[in-house]
Parts: sequence; structure tokens; C-alpha cells
Amino acid sequence: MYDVVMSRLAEITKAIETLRLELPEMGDWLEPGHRLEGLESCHRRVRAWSSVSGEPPLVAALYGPTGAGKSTLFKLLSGINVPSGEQVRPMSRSCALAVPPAWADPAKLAPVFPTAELVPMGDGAALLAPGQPFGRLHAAVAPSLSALGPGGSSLLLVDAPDYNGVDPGNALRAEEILLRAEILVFVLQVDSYLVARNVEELARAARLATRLVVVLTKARDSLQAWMAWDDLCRRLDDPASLGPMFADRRADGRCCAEVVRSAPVFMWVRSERPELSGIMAREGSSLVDRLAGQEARKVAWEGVAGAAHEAATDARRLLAKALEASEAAGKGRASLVADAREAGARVAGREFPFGALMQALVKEARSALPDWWKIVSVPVDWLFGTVKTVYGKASEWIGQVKEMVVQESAKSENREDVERRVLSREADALLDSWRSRPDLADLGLESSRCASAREALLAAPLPGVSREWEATLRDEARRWVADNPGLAKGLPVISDVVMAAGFGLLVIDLGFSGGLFGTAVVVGKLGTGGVIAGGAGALGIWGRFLGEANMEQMLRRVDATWRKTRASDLSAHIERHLVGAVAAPLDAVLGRAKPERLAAIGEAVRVLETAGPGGPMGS
Ligand SMILES: Nc1nc2c(ncn2[C@@H]2O[C@H](COP(=O)(O)OP(=O)(O)OP(=O)(O)O)[C@@H](O)[C@H]2O)c(=O)[nH]1
Ligand SMILES: [Mg+2]
Repeated sequence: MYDVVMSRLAEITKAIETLRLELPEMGDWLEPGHRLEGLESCHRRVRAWSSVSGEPPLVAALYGPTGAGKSTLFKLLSGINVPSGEQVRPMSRSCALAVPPAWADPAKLAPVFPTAELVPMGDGAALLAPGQPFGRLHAAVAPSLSALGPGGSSLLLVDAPDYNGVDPGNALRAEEILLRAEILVFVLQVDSYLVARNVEELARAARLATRLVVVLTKARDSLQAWMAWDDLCRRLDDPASLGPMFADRRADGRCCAEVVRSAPVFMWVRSERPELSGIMAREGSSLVDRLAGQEARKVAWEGVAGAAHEAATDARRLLAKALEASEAAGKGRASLVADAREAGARVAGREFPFGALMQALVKEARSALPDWWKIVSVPVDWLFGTVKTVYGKASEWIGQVKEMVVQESAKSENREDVERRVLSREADALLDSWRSRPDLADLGLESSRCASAREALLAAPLPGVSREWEATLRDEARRWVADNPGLAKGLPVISDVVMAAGFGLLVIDLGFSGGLFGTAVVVGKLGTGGVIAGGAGALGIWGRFLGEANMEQMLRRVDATWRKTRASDLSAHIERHLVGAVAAPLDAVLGRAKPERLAAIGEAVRVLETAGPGGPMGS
């Protein structure tokens, strides 16, 4: 039976470790001020229990506002003298820990407080010293704890500092023990039962405590104490009063209001010299019996299971938020990428590297020639029908194209120039459209960020031409040469002209034509006579040449491959340098909510959710 408990504890420990590793990464989705207390509490409790063999000890913490009487009560229960009294507030600035002799060995005791640092209490003066580390516990052996009753030998009693005094660090010092203790003794001056901070902390104690006990101190008489208590309980059930603060449901199915209402409550009449015997129960057993009469294993299990449930609830909520956020970020990013694709295709569709094609053709044609041919220039009227020499025809044609291209695109540009010019216009258009989209408001695209993203894009070297396009070019050139041996013979002759005219670099900017086969030129209609649709310009002349040179089909294929490969390279380029620059906030979300992390959290949550309050310790 106990083995089952231990193996469940091991599973829970693993799940908790996963969550402690992963959840802080998702902190942005926590409500402000949310502290993952269930997770932290479960971590402390489960580790504490796993460290002991046999009966787990129970930690009872005296928790409450300054001056309520925690230290006075601690002294009376443990017999250990700690600073207390009315003079200085707060009186305690660090946690005091009293342990029964069975727990005197520091090596045995230390793992029971896995996040704390244990130091010997000495004369207790250090408890008054300000500025101590948050996790420090000043421990002393208290034989009187064993004398409390049957459970006293496993009861570890802690006097916590206040949460509302002048030292704001004290609240964190007290929290450290609030998260560890199974039994919380909420000590409260009766006349401050409606003070907002006290009510808040009571709700917190009701959520985190495995067992809650309330001691109302400094009462005039029992009538005052019970009237105050009844009034508080009434307000807990009132939706217009404290109800909403106490509505959270715990692992054991009870809401915090029920936990408070059913807590054993005690009152202590104001006195110069308070004594244990002055503590009166509203009903049932005495305070000492309440503290020492617990079944340690049962309470310890409920403590672990309750905190595990809280941790799982928080993790589930975070998981849902992370999923929602990552879905939105994923959608946003996908739309940026889709826009980048379209822009890349537009840039690629603006140009055609005509020079590269000519060079490929010349190269293939030349390698197909017999050696003697390469050194002669012959009149070949078969090349362009009526024209006398290849040279003459070619120079005329090239001269015209070049002139028109220069004229229409204002200056002669190489492919990179054209691409950069078009790319910069596309970048502006993209950034403008992204800025105006409400669903992308998180990107924070104010003008300085846009400017730097744009700069980054334009500064990046353009991608090289793809191997696929180069291979297509080579294959097509080879095929054309094979299919047109007569025409091919003339081509090498014009290569000198091509080079002399700077044509090797020439790229046709198709911005004014709507594409290589766009509105200005309908190559399909070009017959041998050279029918030009759309008529004027470089592309008209160009189209006539194509028709005469039997290049139309080849060119269609080469153009299609060019567009396809260049569009994909340019899209990737825009995606990397422009989308990459603006999408950083989305990428951060996607990084935080990465699938492996969400899966690990989901798995841990499932483990914790099976740790019901009954569990292996259930009846
Ligand atoms: N515990 C308790 N103390 C009382 C009561 N009536 C008066 N007192 C006095 O109230 C003071 C409580 O002081 P402490 O025990 O130091 O209070 P504390 O909660 O430890 O305060 P901090 O350490 O400042 O958080 C003591 O001087 C008690 O003598 C009572 O009914 N119960
Ligand atoms: Mg104190």
C-alpha cells in the first residue's frame, strides 16, 4: 500500500518538475500577480514527503497580521523563547521553527523544507534582525511538542513573520512557509477581521491549507469573538460582499468559503499574560488536540493532491491561453508569409534575364559547331530571311531592343538593379498594408521599425539564380540548337555583338508590358512574318525576333521556370529578411508556445489530475 503512495509521489514529482521548468516560460499568459502557488506548494510538499521514510511530518504554520499573537502562541506551544510583545512591530522578521526531538537531526530535517535554508535558532536574537534571506528558517528542538499528543512527534511548528507590517519582505518570508505547511493556523486580532488585507490572506490560506484553523485573539470576551466570526461567515456567502473572493473550488470539491466556515475556530481573550488555557474552542476539541491529532499520512496526501490539483488547474489555463495565442500568432505569421510569396512572385514577374538566355544559346550553338566554322563569318540569309548577314541582322535587332529598354526603363539596369528597385516598392506596400491591419497590431509596426525592416531587406544580398533555372536554360538551349541547326550556326557569330552591346547583362524589365507574354506582345500570334500585337516598343521587336527564330515555345518554358524558381527564391528572401524582421513578436509567442513544451505540460497536467484527494490514501 505504501509503495503505491511512493510511486504516485514519484510520478507527481516528475510532473511538477516538468511544470516548474516549462510554466515560467509561459509567464506572459499569467494574470498579473499570479504566482503559481499550487505548483510551488506541491513542489515543496511532494519533495518533503519523498525525502522521508516512514511517517511524513506535518508542518503547522502560525500565519497572520503583525501583532496578532503568533509568536506568543508559538512560545506557549513549543516552549521556545522567541521575540514577541507589543513594543516593536513587526516583532518577527524571519521564520522560527520548533521541532520535536525526533526531528533534531539537521540531515533528516533539511529535506522536509526543500526550498529553505535551516540555521540553528540560538538565542533567537537573529529573528529580529532585518534583511534576512526569504527562505531562512531558524530551527530549535522543542521537547514540549512531543508532549502535545499522539501526533506531536511529527508536528513541525513554524512562527511566520507578518504580511502587513513595515517590512514588505516579510510577506515573502511568510509566503515561503505558507506554501509548505499543511496546517495553517490563521491568527487574527478579532477587531481586524474585516481589514481587507486580512480577508485576502484568509482566502489565500483557505485555498492553500490542507487543514485550516482560526484563532481570534485579543477578544474582549467570547461574545465579541463569535459575533465577529458569524458576521465574517455571513459575508463569505454573500455574493455582494466577500463571496466572490472565497468562491474558488479546491481539489476536495469544497469552495474556500466552506473551508473557512467549517474550520475549527478558537478565541483568546485579551490579556497581559496570555496562556494556552485561555484559548477556547467554538466547539469540539482543543487547539492542541487539533494540531497534534492529525493523521499525518492522510493529511500529507491531501496536501500533495490538493496542491497538485491547483497546479494542474493553473497549467491548464495557461495551456489554453498559450494555444489560443500561438494559433493567432501562427495565423498572423502565415498571412505575412503568404503576402511575402505574392510579393516575391510580383518581383520575379517584372523581369526576364534575356542576356542569360542569349549567352546559353550562344554557348550551346558554339559547342555544336565544327571548329573551322567558329572562325568565319558568313552571309547567312537563312538566318533572318531577307537580311544579308547574321552580323547585320543581329546588330540591328540588338541595337533596337537595347534602345527601347533603355528608353522605357529610364536607364540600362542589370537584373539586380531591377529586382532591388521593384523589391523596395513591394516592401513599402507590404509594410503599409501590415501596419493598417488590426490583427497585426501586436507587431508594433511604428515607422522606425518599418524603416529598419525595410533597410534590412534591401541591404541583404539578393539570392543567386537557382540551379533549376540554370539547368532548364541549358537543356532548352541544347534542344533549340538541336532542333534548329541552321539558325544555330549563325548564333555564335552574333555573340561578339551581344557582348559589345553589353547585352550579356541585359535584363528586360517587364513592368511596362505585363509580362514576357503579357499585353504588349502576343507571341502566339507571331508567324514568320512577325505579327506584333500591342505594337510598339522593345517587346514588339523582340517578339518579331522570337517568331523568326523559332524560339517562342522554348521561351515560354524558360520564362515559366524563371518565374517559378525566381519567385520562390525571392519569396524566401522577403520572408527571411522582411517578415523575419517584423514578425519577431509573433515568433516569440510561437517560441514560447512551442509544441514540445505544450505537449510536455499537457502530459504533466494529466498526471496531476489523476492525483485526486482520495487517491491511494483514500478510505
Ligand atoms: N497571542 C495573544 N497575544 C495577546 C493577546 N492579548 C494580548 N496579547 C499581546 O499581543 C502581543 C502579540 O505579540 P506577538 O505574539 O509578538 O505578535 P506576532 O503576531 O508575533 O506579531 P509580529 O511578529 O509582529 O508579526 C503580545 O504582547 C501579547 O501579550 C491574545 O489574546 N493572544
Ligand atoms: Mg511574531
